[in-house]
Amino acid sequence: MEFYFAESGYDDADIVIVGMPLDRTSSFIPGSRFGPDAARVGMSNIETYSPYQQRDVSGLKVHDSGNLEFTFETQEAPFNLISERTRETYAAGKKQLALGGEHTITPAIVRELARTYDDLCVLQFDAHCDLRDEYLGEKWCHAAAMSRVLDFVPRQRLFQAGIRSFSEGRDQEEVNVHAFDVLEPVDGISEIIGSRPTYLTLDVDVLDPGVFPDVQTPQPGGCTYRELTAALARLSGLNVVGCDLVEFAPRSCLAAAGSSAAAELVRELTLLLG
Ligand SMILES: [Mn+2]
Repeated sequence: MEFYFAESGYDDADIVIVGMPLDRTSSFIPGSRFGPDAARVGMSNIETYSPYQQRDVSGLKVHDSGNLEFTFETQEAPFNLISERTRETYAAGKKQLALGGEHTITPAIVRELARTYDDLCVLQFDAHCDLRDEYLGEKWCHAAAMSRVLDFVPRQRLFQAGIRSFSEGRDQEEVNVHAFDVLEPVDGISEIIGSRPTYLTLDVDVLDPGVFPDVQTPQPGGCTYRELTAALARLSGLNVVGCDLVEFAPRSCLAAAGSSAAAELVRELTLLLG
């Protein structure tokens, strides 16, 4: 099964969707390894036209290249595979939309893109700031994902919105951290980023668990689906060079409501790359 709007062959495509079902360090509800395929299931329930961005995704050349198959002979092995695939995609002149899997896939992608784009900015929608230096003894852990991003991108180029779970009080004092809201801060963030290349990482737990319960670490107090899609639509002027959607953890392969929402969000992210 693949996203039905992803009809292009690899060579013709401008945008490549890659499932990265890494699901190893989850500290609460596991299951994000099923995220990419559950989003594909949900695709059959959604339209190609986005009423939020008022564009049709079927006008873009998109290829779905299936899921990466991870091996774990070393701790670095899955992250090296992610970086290698990202390098190949961008060397071929294409943009990547990665589907997690846990949030730990993001730094492995950013590590590669930071080599390609000098001035890369990272925009994160998330309930969690993910700025622990390590968690449960691991540095490459979902709760430390943005700390690892900061190994490759300076702090002033990481923008966080929707955050309501802080590992340290001082994280809230950073100018680029926007608590709770995603829609209100997005215009200001876009203005600061300007025309710089931007990587967008969407952790679906930014949504309120009442809206989207199928996540690894639900946090109450989140945004609505309308607020998130409106915020994404307002990013259409940004130079978005890559995206991911992470932490979707359907508890069964028949999580039909979450699958449909995830599939729509894949459409919204694809449009931002087009
Ligand atoms: Mn999160």
